[in-house]
Amino acid sequence: MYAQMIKSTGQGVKTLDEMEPQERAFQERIDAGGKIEPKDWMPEGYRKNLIRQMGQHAHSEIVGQLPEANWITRAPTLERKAILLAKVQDEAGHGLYLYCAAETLGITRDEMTEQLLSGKAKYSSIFNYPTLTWADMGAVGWLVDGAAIMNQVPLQRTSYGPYARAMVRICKEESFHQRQGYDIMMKMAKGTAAQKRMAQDALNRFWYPSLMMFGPSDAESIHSAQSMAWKIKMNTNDELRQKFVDQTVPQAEYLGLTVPDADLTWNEEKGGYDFSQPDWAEFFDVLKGNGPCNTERLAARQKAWDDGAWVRDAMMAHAEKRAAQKVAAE
Ligand code: BYC
Repeated sequence: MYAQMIKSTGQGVKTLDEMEPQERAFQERIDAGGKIEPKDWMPEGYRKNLIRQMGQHAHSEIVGQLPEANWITRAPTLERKAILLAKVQDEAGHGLYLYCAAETLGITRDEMTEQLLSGKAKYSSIFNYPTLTWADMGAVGWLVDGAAIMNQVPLQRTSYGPYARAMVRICKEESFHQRQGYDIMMKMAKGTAAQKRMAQDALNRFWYPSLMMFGPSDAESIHSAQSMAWKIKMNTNDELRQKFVDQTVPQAEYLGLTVPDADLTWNEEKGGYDFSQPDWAEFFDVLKGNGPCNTERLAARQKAWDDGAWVRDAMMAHAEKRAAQKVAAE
């Protein structure tokens, strides 16, 4: 594990003076804003940490289809159904770009899938919460995609070229997702009293899980210091959480909805809101597999993997046949 390979300097990150020449040159390239490409030399810890984060990111996109897929057949109009379908397809695409980008680091998609299904690799905690009403489609787009964009826009500048480039298209699509979610919330919040209650209920249930998406507090974040030194990560968890709250509270006010936090107050001095932290015990429990939908989500992915075995086998057999034909023709 890379964390054991780097000397502890308080933050656990090596200084330039402590590095061997090759590693120092690598770090200086990153410090100067250069990109690392698949065939370049990289420290083993950098490679492993990127695989971990990109794998988790890809899995989140794939598992993230499930709570929304739940509503495709029940969307209230044909137009809403088409929009939701397109959004869920985008998430599948994001997962695929990210798996491809991670494969450039020397891991296969099958290996990453195995890590997901065995519980070794994580996916975002948010997708272990159920989507109970149509308003949840609004809350997921507005808050979950909103939190994702907050995290992912800076990742367009991440040091690993294939990851940074994948993020450019992903962010454009996420921006559409966030707006479609907010549009649903506007319709609900400005609709009948019952629709407004549904919108408020969705905000109540998704607010704190959305704050958890940014990860544990900086004090508890084990990867931040090294990931930020390597520009695998551009901001700390708490920085992004604060930016998200500052951006989202006025949007809730515009909807006429109330953020479920009695202690939410504008802090003039810091130029941002003071807000209550999520229940971190709940967060770590969800990560351990004990959230409301963990078992269901993994079972759905396992079933998709098992059901798709014949397709993978057929494609492999076809590829082998084509390769053999090519050799025979030469
Ligand atoms: N959920 O040291 P830390 C989307 C884990 S999907 C689960 O701070 P790091 C979308 C963390 O992995 C959005 N686990 O970690 C899709 C680590 O455990 P491991 C997904 C979490 O990596 C469909 C441990 O806790 N976005 O957009 O520095 C529909 C310690 O944390 C979570 C990405 O994945 C969590 N919330 O920071 C709609 C973006 N938080 O790995 C939307 C890329 C932390 O040592 N990822 N953990 O076992 C990142 O930016 C970072 O990985 C994180 C965590 C900010 C998430």
